[in-house]
Parts: sequence; C-alpha cells; structure tokens
Amino acid sequence: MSRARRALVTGIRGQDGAYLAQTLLDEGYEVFGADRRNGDSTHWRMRRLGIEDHVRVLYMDLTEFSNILRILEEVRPDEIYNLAAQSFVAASFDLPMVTTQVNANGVLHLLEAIRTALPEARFYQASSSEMFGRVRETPQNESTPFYPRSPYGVSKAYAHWITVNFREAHGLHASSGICFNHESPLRGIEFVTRKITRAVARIDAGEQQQIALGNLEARRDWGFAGDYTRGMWQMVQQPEGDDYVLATGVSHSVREFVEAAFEAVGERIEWDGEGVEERGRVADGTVRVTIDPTLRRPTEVDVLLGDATKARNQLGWKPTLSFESLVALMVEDDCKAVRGELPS
Ligand code: NDP
Ligand code: GDR
Repeated sequence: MSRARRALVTGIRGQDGAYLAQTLLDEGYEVFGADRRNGDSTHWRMRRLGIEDHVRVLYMDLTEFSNILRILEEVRPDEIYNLAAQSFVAASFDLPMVTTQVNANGVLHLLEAIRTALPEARFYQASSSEMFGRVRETPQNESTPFYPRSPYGVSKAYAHWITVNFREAHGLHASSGICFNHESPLRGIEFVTRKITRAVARIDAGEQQQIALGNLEARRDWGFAGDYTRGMWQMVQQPEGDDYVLATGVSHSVREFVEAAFEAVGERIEWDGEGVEERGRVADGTVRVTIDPTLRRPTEVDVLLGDATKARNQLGWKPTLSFESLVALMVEDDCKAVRGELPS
C-alpha cells in the first residue's frame, strides 16, 4: 500500500502554520510541523483548530543548515511549505540581521538542502505584498516591480528571487505565493488587526480603557488566513512551480478597521483632533483610541491593493470572507476569549 502524501510545514506554531496544517490534514496528508525551539512549546493555535494531536512536530531552525538537511532526509516529505519567518515588519527595523538570517538566508538553506537531498520535492515559499512597498502601480500583480520599505520586505524580496532562481537554474518545483495581509482569530496580537479586535473585546468587557495606535491612514488588502493557506496548497498542486498573488482586491485603512471593530460590539467611533492629538471617542465622549507616534515606522508602506486574477484563473482560487465578516469574526472570537470560553 502506498503511503499518504507527506508535507513538512515550517513555522507550524504560527497563524498560517495552523491553518495550512488543517488544510493538508483535510486533504489526507501526513503532516510534519517544523518548530524552532523557542522556550514556549505550546501549540495553542493547532489546539484551537482541534488538530494538535494530528501533526508530528519536529525541531528545525532555518538558521541551521545541517539540522534542515537531517530532517529532510529523515521525513522525506513530498511537499515542503516554508512559512517560518521573523514576520513582524515593525521589529525588522530593530532586528535587520536576524530578519535577514531567517527570512533570506534561511530560505537559501532550505533550498540548498532540498536540491541536495530531495530534488523531487515540491516547495512553497511564503512571499509577501510587503515586497511591493512603495508601490509602482495599483493594483499589484505578479509582474509589478518590488520596492520594499523595511528590512523585512527586503529579506522577502531576496527569498522570492532565490526561489525563482532555484526553479529556473535547478529545475525545482518551487512556487512563491505573494500573499497580501491575511488575518484570523489566530493572528499574533502584535499585528494591528488582532491588536484592535482584542482591545475592542477587552474594552467591551471593562478590562481595558483605550487602545493606542500608530498610522491610521495605512491601507491594507485584508483577507482571511484560511482562504490563503488553501491557495498555497493549490499552487503546489500545479504541474509546474510558479508565482501567484493572493489578495481580495479590496483595501481598507487602519482607521476603517477600528470603526468596523467597534461597530461589531455596537459602538460608533467619532474622531476629533489632529496628528498625535487625534482621539477616537464613543457616543458618551469617552476616549477609546489614542495615537502613539512611537508606533509609526521609519519607512511605511502606505497602501497595498492586490490583483489575484492569475490565481483566480489558474487555480480557481477566491477569497470567501468579506472585510466586514472577517472583522466581525475576529471580534466575536476575542469576546469569547475574554469571557474565558476558549481553550488557551
Ligand atoms: P507567524 O509570525 O505567525 O509565524 C511564523 C513562524 O515562524 C513562527 O511560529 C516562528 O516561530 C517561526 N520562526 C521564526 N524564526 C524561525 C526560525 N529561525 N526557524 C524556524 N522557525 C522560525 O507568521 P504568519 O503565520 O502570519 O505568516 C507565515 C508566513 O507568511 C511568514 O513567512 C510571513 O512572513 C508570511 N506572510 C504572512 C502574511 C500574513 O498576512 N500573515 C502575508 C504575507 C506573507 P515562533 O512561534 O517560535 O516564534
Ligand atoms: P504589516 O502588518 O506590516 O502589513 O505586515 P501590521 O498589522 O503589523 O501593520 C499593518 C499597518 O498598520 C499600521 N499600524 C500598526 N501596526 C501595528 N502592528 N501596530 C499598531 O499599533 C499600528 N498602528 C498602525 C502599520 O504601520 C501598517 O501600516 C503583515 C505581516 O503579517 C507580514 O509578515 C506580512 O508579510 C504582511 O502583513 C503582508
């Protein structure tokens, strides 16, 4: 009897790691998750999806080549999904070298190990709309030139091009998914969407008074993470590796996200003041949103809007959740968490 298809997912403890593992288990894969040893061994995201006991977790750090090689030789996966990264753009300004070592050199380690030990394996690289940075055209598609605006964006641009090069030079089945922002109740609390929905839930429960934010005018093309991990799997099933943009084609500002999140608990935000003096107030005048200039980035990506026509036509991929449904889902989940109704 032939064995089930095997997938190795790096970054298994992250948001996308959990959703991708779920997608792959649904498709009948044997799933191996690569976890760097980080002091915290909980797998709360996989537990929340009810899949913790179905994924075999191994230690693998992208910065250690021989470790990667050994794992590949041991597991011999048919498909390798590289989701591991120092993924917080803001932190990359303070940690440019770590960011580069993991997000750029780490991908090269992985590709070299695949080329050496497992050249028939299929590879997926988690590329990012941050590579478009100061955008050269709108909307952005697979041929839009890159102009990254952070060490994170630069590291991802390297990773994208080294993936393309290994495909072209060594014939690897390697794909790069240029994903626009995707969110969920499992999003890390440092990212602006989850920071907002968690704060709104806590404010609604009387556990927090206000939320401080940076740039309210930044616009992002926000979708639901579960849709994007399905797209990743679809890319890897194509006869040839290729590059695809995944995006909703709709963009909203951080300010609009705040308004939608408060609306989900029945509060309307009114704005007054300017710059760092700007405030967001609810109906009785109580200040709920303030501005913290230290949260602004040295160089910002002002607006992102993706064109996923290629993914729609070639993969049959499309997002399933609207912006409003996504915000409502996240707020509802955070309200449940505040009430202690979710496993931690
Ligand atoms: P997360 O930050 O939630 O997950 C990334 C994971 O990578 C973490 O679990 C982290 O481990 C792990 N990691 C960090 N450093 C290393 C290392 N040296 N070796 C091995 N693993 C490491 O990110 P997401 O799930 O949101 O994103 C997944 C990928 O997709 C990332 O590469 C991200 O850059 C990219 N991306 C994400 C988008 C999004 O909107 N979510 C959009 C476009 C691209 P630990 O838990 O121990 O910290
Ligand atoms: P991003 O996500 O940088 O797009 O990267 P993030 O949610 O961190 O920021 C989005 C926008 O919101 C503005 N912003 C704030 N951001 C944070 N984190 N905290 C704040 O208080 C705040 N106030 C305003 C930011 O300036 C920015 O413009 C995400 C990550 O998942 C990357 O790994 C991924 O590659 C890209 O999305 C696509």
